[in-house]
Amino acid sequence: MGKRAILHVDMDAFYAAVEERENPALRGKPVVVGSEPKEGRGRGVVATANYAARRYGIGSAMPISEAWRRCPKAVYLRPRMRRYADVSKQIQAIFERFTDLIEPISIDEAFLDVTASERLYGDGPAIASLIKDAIRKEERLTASIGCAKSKFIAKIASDLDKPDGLVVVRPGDEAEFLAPLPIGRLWGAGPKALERFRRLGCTTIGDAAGLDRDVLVRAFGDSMGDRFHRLSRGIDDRPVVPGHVRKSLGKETTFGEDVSDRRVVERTLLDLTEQVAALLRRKRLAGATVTVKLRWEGFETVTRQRTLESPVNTVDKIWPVARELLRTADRPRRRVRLVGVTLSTLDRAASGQADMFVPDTGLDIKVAEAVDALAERFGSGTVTRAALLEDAEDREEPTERR
Ligand code: DCP
Ligand code: MG
Repeated sequence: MGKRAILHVDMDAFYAAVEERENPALRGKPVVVGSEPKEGRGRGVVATANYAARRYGIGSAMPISEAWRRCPKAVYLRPRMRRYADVSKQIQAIFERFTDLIEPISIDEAFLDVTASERLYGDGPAIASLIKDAIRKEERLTASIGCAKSKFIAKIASDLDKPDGLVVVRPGDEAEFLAPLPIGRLWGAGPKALERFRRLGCTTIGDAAGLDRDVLVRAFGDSMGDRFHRLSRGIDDRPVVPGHVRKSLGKETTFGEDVSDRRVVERTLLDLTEQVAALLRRKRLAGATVTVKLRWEGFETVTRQRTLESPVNTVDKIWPVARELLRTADRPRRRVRLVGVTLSTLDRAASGQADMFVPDTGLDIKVAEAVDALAERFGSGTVTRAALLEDAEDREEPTERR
């Protein structure tokens, strides 16, 4: 393992910063991007807040009603997912000038391995500065960057001096850098692990680094124990794996025989929608664009799509849209060969709370996750929500347009 130069780049207050740069009237004001606040009665959550709004204690995933209580005079905006996805692409293009080894983690965050670029552009910190400058000049946005020899350290470093930060951890300084940090910063340390660390008397990463490997293995098992042992000492060899943030997620079915019964088509599409919703949740993603694909006998194919205000990942949000798209696309007399549904304009989803941004969610994400768990054990379609199906089956006029 030679000496590596890894950068972790994370945009500052990303959605809010994009909104601010595009609307000068927002400058200097607290800005909250998220669901509709409805004067404090809204039921969704905050996607992000700019730093002016964070001074009121407002932050990602907080109920929007709480944000309103803290700062009713803030500017409240709905997310514009397509816009942010476009900006994300521009930033990715800046990274590509410096290296091919880019591992995007989310819409506003990526790891870069710039080891091989050092001869051309200077060392890691120099490249980090060049990237920050390019993002500032070309995109009028700021990024925070951590520079270290491993992903773990670079990721922590990028977060320590936000916004507009550049934190460099020199080779050899890793253990010293980590020692004072709270144990919760260790990757993989969830609430249960934290409780165990507390019982072992560890509150900082340095405390954990002081323990024998055996002690950690006894407390956490072979794999987690070993991992905590290594990470706490700053040892992390994981490579930067070039990849793409998933752009879309969809499922389609070709019928064994072309189908004329619209109830069968709708039932199939509902089933596919449930599978896609479950997959999104498993991957902790949500999508704002719903696309329905329909192929008739003879192979002629159409797609219809609609982009919602905010990303969704539950069947009760996706299905009404998918069904309407199907009904608008459909030509009643023709037999159907294939149906499919795809969600795109993806973003990461908040877990363990109501559907992100979306007010008045009927189906709590916890319920959805329980359904996922059942489906995983017994096969999908085990838990089909009766109300949705009834709606599909009770329609008397299969060609109805809405
Ligand atoms: N996001 C979201 N819901 C969350 C967390 C994030 O919708 N629970 C969205 C909005 C953010 C974007 O993802 O702008 C990036 O997430 P970050 O965690 O990087 O947060 P920010 O970039 O907004 O702020 P920071 O400056 O802390 O990175
Ligand atoms: Mg960010």
